[in-house]
Amino acid sequence: MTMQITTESIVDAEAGLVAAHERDLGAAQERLARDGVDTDAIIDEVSRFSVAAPSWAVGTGGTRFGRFPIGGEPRTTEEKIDDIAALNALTGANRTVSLHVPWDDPADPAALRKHAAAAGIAFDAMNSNTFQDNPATTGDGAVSYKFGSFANVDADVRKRALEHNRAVIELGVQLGATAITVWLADGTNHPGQANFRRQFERVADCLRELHEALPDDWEMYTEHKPYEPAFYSSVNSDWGSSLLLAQHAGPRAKCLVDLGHHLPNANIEQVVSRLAMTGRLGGFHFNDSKYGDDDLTVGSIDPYQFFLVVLELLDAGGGAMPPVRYMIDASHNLKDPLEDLIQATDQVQVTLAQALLVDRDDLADAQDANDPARAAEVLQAAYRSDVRPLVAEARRRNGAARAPLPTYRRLGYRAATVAARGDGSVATGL
Ligand code: LRH
Ligand code: MN
Repeated sequence: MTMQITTESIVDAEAGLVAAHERDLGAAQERLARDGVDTDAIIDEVSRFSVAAPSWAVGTGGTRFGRFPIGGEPRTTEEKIDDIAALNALTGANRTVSLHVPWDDPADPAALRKHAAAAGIAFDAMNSNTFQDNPATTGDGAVSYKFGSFANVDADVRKRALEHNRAVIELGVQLGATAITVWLADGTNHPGQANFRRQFERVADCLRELHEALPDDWEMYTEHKPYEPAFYSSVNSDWGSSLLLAQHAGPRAKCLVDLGHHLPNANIEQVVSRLAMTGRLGGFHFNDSKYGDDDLTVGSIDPYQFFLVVLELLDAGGGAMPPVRYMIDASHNLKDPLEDLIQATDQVQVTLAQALLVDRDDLADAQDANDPARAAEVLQAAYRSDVRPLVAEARRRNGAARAPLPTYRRLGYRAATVAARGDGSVATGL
């Protein structure tokens, strides 16, 4: 059994932080109250918020150039859930896990569901995988996804890919999940390799067929990506393609925005605004990137862009985060995966608190007055405000840690997993 992190162990570990926290919190509440800010409303919205943890990112990820395991990595989906429960204990904001099949292929779904419930973790959107040939998804090698899955010219391959996605839904139903994310690697590497229109129509028809297989309370998400592993064209390459696919599939098909799936300098916050406007914004994969789909820690490269994305979400939600799916999708090559997920979640919480500070009426006035300088002042006043005491308080009120990363280290969770699982254990995933 993996070591458990509890509110009691956190309170003990953070005994020395209480006085400073209360001083900083008091100062922040006083400073913000002078500007008419309701800090309790912000603390409540932050403590209400949760972002799913990806099961495929609790191990060290790799690149084609190498992978450097950290030791103590989860060997089973149960152990992945133990690690996500430890993460949630520290952040109070990772209450669900997003599984990826067949990287997660539980022999006994009912037992897994029971294990997760005991750890206080529920199942978020499931992820299918037709971007790798795996006996579980190719009918023991009867087909290959080398030339695509839903886009494949071979009807047998498309049929297999549909069967795999239906199997992922069936597993999700047993686990209590109510959504599936479909990211397709389908595309081409060479000009002329495929007919763009016929490829797109094959994918669109398969997604419509999958939509018909959705249980009544389920949604499906199409996730766009401009390139990788296809390096000339991807079938679902951008938000427009994703929207067309979702609209063709059916009413419960929506678009998932992975922040790393945009070409350099794309205005992602405007993409969010567009999709929200159509009612087809289904969810997010939060991460950050400098060049391509780097899957780096949320807000670690361009925190202001992330702030503007969250601001668009509050605009779509009338001042609160709209009820779409929020997930982290990252890959950890150098850091302890749990430390990276702690920092990612903290960044989401801090950015949400900053965005909630924006005086949206003031901003609208400046916009209607064509006063860009004033608009910038409104945004910067919020972005430059130190909200960390409010976020720490939101976590404390959830029974979690004020300072999750130092507390994670103080509690020695990684050392305990290495002792329990060995320093050579490697998790399934990216
Ligand atoms: C593709 C992607 C997708 C997942 C995979 C792990 O780049 O973002 O969401 O299936 O990463
Ligand atoms: Mn993703």
